[in-house]
Amino acid sequence: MAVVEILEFPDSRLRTVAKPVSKVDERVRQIIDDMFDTMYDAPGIGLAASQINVHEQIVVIDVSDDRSEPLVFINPEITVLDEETFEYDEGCLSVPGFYETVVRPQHIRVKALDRDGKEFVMEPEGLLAVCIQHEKDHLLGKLFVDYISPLKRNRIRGKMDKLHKQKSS
Ligand code: GNR
Ligand code: NI
Repeated sequence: MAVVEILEFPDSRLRTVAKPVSKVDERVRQIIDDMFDTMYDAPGIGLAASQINVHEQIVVIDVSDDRSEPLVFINPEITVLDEETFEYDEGCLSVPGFYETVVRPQHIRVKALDRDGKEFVMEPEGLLAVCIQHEKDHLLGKLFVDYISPLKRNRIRGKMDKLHKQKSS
């Protein structure tokens, strides 16, 4: 069990673009195990490797009520299936305590590798579809606060800066 530190906005390392995983081996599975430990401990419904300062395309998610349905997405590719959108009040473990409405495509197809390196395709719905897009954004160096107004984002940045100063003093 290894719960690791989650980077917090506005840490510039969260802006790093993650590289694809070339081989799903024991090293990658160790990262995945640490990610699940960290996500369940937080607790959160998803975590991207970027958030623990590992800049490889690895995502873990569990949107089930009883935390019993772990999902792994390595090198996830998303295609948008139609124009329909979905609004959700999003939060992020890297921006703790803040929630804002984000509009995203509702119908997507996801192609990825599982923890055995086997390719799978799924068409997620609802919260799972939201979460996968939120995590894919992390891998691209993007955060949900990038979708809100600069005024709101700067306010959140100010509050996070203050919080981090209090922690370090
Ligand atoms: O735990 C999380 N909850 C959440 C709620 C609404 C939309 C997205 C999320 S993901 C977030 C965990 C996280 O920060 N993943 O990157
Ligand atoms: Ni997040």
